[in-house]
Amino acid sequence: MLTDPIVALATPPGRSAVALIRISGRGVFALAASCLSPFHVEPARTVFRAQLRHPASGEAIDDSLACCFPGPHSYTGEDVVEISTHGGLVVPGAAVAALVAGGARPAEPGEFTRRAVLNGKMDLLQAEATADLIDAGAPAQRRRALQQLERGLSARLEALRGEILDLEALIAYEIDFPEEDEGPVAPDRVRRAWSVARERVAGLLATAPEGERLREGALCVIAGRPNAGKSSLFNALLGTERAIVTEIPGTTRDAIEAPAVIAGFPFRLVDTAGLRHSQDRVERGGEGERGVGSGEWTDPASDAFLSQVRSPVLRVRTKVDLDPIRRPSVRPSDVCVSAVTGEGLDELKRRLAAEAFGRLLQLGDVEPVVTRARHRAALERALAELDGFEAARSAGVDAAATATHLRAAVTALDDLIGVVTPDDVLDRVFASFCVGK
Ligand SMILES: Nc1nc2c(ncn2[C@@H]2O[C@H](COP(=O)(O)OP(=O)(O)OP(=O)(O)O)[C@@H](O)[C@H]2O)c(=O)[nH]1
Ligand SMILES: [Mg+2]
Repeated sequence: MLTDPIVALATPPGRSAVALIRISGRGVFALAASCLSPFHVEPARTVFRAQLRHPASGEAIDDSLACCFPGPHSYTGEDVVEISTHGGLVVPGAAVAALVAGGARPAEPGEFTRRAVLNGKMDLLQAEATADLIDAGAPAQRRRALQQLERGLSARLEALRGEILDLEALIAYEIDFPEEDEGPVAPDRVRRAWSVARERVAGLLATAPEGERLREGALCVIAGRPNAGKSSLFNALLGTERAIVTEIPGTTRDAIEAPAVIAGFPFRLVDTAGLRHSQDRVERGGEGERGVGSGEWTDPASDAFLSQVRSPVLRVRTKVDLDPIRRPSVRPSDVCVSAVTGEGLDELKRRLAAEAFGRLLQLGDVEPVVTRARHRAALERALAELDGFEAARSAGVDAAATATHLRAAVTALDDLIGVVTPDDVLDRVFASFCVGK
């Protein structure tokens, strides 16, 4: 495991009041001492003012603040120094260069957090949550990431792991005392313990579709006949004039996608060209696509469109300001909006959030949720092994053989939490991290 000193700018480069630079690894206190004066480790975790100089030329770089975190009581578990300098493009760059001249290596993306995982400061789920928290673009994403960072998901999985271990212990009796008729443990007890564990795995797994959608944003396509007001609705939902709106039908030629926060949830909104002919094909997006049909639906093009859509559809009646007496074609479940007066937009936003994230809304922020394909795959494996256990037991397979399924289920959960994590898994998790985290 690498413990060589690494350095990175933890704040984004650009015009700002301050920048934060971090160094971590073996010998970083001596390294920092060659660049900072005065420099002292004690008192630990206490900020002091120091001149930052280039270690070779002695050139003054900045009047800075520094703080030492002796390992293991640091983010990475190693000795860490954090240095705050003035912001901007030049000062932080010169400060990093000075620390590199002092012997630190520029850090890889996510390398600090990777060391934190390897040193047992956090598990893999918390590391993923760290990235999610930084990348959060909607309040719901932030809340979910924070909950995972605070071990909400880890604790649930550990409890689940414990339950399977208990079940394994029950089976161990049967392995040790095979001669006993019914076994020393009532079959009922085994079955109950199994079904509790299975239910929990299945329950977590059921959160995966919306959990993954929460990370990626729900795809929502606005479709309808030309001039129906799709681009106006798109802009109104985004809160900016992103798409061109004119009174001429056929204004929008190509679909445009933009991220939007709707009722606190992340969406990927798509504005499309108007539906003209009944042979217009539905371009089906990925799983989890939401469709918003707007305008009139009595025309054949829209009917043909709707008949092909397999994703949930929310029917929207646009321009209701022009139509104060609602036409009979409006169904009670339709949402009536006006991009001009803003009428109905809040209702539409609520409906979209409920459609795409209803389950999460019901669960609230306390119940853990799985948010990545990696999580889903591990839970699917655990579930298959639990089912394999029950099937083997019903088929009268001997206890030792049935127990291998329980072992495999525990291993799947261990992989998920990151108890022992192979390098390639770490590489994948940290690939999307930013430098300095
Ligand atoms: N009164 C009123 N006019 C609207 C409303 N929404 C859109 N319009 C008008 O309707 C016309 C068409 O609006 P767009 O948003 O460009 O419609 P579109 O469906 O994107 O049209 P295409 O891209 O051509 O298919 C424009 O003149 C808008 O100003 C609304 O809620 N009320
Ligand atoms: Mg348009």
